[in-house]
Amino acid sequence: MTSKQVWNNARLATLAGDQPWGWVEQGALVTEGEHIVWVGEASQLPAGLEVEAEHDLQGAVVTPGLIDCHTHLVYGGQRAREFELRLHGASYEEIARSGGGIRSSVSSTRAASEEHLFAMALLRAESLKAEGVTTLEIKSGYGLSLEDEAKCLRVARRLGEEADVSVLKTYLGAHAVPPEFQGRQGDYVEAVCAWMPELKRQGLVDAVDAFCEGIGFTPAETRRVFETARGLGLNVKLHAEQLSDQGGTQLACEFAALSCDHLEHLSPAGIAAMKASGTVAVLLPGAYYFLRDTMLPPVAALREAGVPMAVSTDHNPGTSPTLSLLLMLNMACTLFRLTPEEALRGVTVNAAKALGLADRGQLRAGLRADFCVWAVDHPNELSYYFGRNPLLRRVRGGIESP
Ligand code: DI6
Ligand code: FE
Repeated sequence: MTSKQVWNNARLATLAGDQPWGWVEQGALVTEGEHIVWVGEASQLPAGLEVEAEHDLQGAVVTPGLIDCHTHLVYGGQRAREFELRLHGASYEEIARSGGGIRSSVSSTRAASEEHLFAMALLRAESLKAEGVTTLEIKSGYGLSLEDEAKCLRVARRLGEEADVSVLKTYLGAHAVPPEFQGRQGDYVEAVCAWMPELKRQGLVDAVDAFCEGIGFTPAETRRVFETARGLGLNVKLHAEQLSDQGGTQLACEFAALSCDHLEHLSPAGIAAMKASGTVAVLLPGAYYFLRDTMLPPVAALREAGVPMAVSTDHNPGTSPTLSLLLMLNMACTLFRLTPEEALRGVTVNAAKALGLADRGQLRAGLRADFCVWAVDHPNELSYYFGRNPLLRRVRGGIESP
């Protein structure tokens, strides 16, 4: 008995090879178990293939499964009241400095049970999955104590085990200074580092992130966190140059960061550092939009330098409460001037790279059988519509979602 399946009569955006979109007009895929074992022109399908099932996709467009590579999906409460305050003129920084912002989500997250956090995060994950997300990164950073960071990372891990989505867990202890460390930021950074081996030992950390910013952590404090992470063999990534240019990108690239994220204030020196270290630029148009930012990330210069660009929701309660990665494709084009092909690469092949994953993000033999079937004529429509979901079928690890 074979567990092979053929997915035939497909128009493939493989995002592999040199063709625009990695396009195959009359294509087919063969999967076996969790993996793709063959991709190509349907006319070239190996003769005498024995398959368990054959799926006729009726000419629909197939892309790799979408990857949301930067989210803060696990938290208690919401911050609609701060949205109102900002509409009355308060700035995000003012709200943060007066004890609201991230710290308000920290109180609600600490107060919430693990079960409740799981239920809320599951609802959010279902929205992302409904648009074709098959892999999701989730950061901690609303617990800010060993116990509460572990609680949030366990919720993330459980989603990966139970919710039919692959989850990568990122430790973002250096997100904000919790009240019990008020005025002792250096001590808090030491605590964040001290908790890291234990969280890693419990299998709760795939990578380490920090918020390097005027209202966050300094480059020197970020360095301390990254030295600890690298000492434990963990990869790093950074919230860098979102509200100001702190030079965090150059620092992160010294540590061969997988990605630097936001980057509205990125300098030419930062771009050069990213190019040299092969670091992915993760663009987050939802946060730019929701904060009504006016400083655009230097997309033309990143493109010119050949720095890979990813796109993500940055789903979080303060600056990007969106649960639509497809809307981010549209915004990456309208606001940041990515091409629709760059935007799609940003939520597939480059998003995989931003997570250090070499086993997904394209339709290629040997990779995971994570893919989406869409009711569109061309993949550029995925960036063109906003507020429409053309997903027909979602397959993860060779298994179609119900
Ligand atoms: N940058 C962001 O956009 C989020 N965290 C960060 O470091 C915002 C988090 C929040 O406001 O709750
Ligand atoms: Fe973020």
